[in-house]
Amino acid sequence: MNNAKMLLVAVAFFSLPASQTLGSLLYQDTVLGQSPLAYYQLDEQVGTVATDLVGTNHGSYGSALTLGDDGPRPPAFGGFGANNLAPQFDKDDFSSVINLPSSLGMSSSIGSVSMFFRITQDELDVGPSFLFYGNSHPTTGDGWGSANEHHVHLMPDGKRMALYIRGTESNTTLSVASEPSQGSYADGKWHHLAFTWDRNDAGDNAARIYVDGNDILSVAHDANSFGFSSIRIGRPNNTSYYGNDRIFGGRLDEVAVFNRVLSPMEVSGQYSAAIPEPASLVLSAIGLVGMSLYGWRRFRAQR
Ligand SMILES: [Ca+2]
Ligand SMILES: [Ca+2]
Repeated sequence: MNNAKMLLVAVAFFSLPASQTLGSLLYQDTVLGQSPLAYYQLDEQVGTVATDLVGTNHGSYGSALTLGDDGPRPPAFGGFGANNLAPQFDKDDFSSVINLPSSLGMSSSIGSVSMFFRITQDELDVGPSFLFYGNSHPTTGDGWGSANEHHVHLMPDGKRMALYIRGTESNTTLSVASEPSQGSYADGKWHHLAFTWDRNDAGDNAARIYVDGNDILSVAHDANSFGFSSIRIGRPNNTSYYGNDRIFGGRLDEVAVFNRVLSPMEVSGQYSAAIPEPASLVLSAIGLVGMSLYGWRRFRAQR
């Protein structure tokens, strides 16, 4: 191949919008490659159906959500499309919730959840901001014990994230919290969140919370096992005791649920896919150009 042809191939490739062709599906492809039970991209702008990208376990939007707000997008999050959307929650409205179907078959025994969240200091509720909630009962349970409850919430200070698994049968409680060294998570920026649990893991790392790809806390899982009759994003089952003081008020996006434990590498892989380094995109592009040059040479050699 002469220099002119090489230049032509290179120019042709780099004329493609690399961040679009390589970047926009990176996060989606990475999550789907990890075999989730369901994956909710929450891109709907109207209606009540939160589409499950994997199967037919669609969720439903509460009437107080504002659909179609900005989700994590390039350039900060190059692994998403330029028009990625996400719902806005209202911390003072009980209908600010996404309900997921019990047909997912999730339980406190083993599983993982990953998502993105964005919240400001003003959007923090009086009580903990509930991001994920599972309960063996479909309607009772306010997020403070005396029930089979499993939830992850951000404390009112915006700094501590907690995973709470409480079972009534053995009355064991697992409660973890961590104060991030970098300060508040309620900084108006998108953060990646993942948490995993495995009751059959006898070790001290059986329940974990990850923020922005890093394992911020791990503890033993000593709560009992119960299935989730209700699964909610944004609040506990009811607010009879606490009023509307435990409702998430920011934005959430890209919720994926699993019936297995995501490894630390899989979690950091999700985060890396959301924020691909420009260098890695260029390297991918150079790799593709190299492959096409190799193919061209083989083609020429066979003639
Ligand atoms: Ca989205
Ligand atoms: Ca409230």
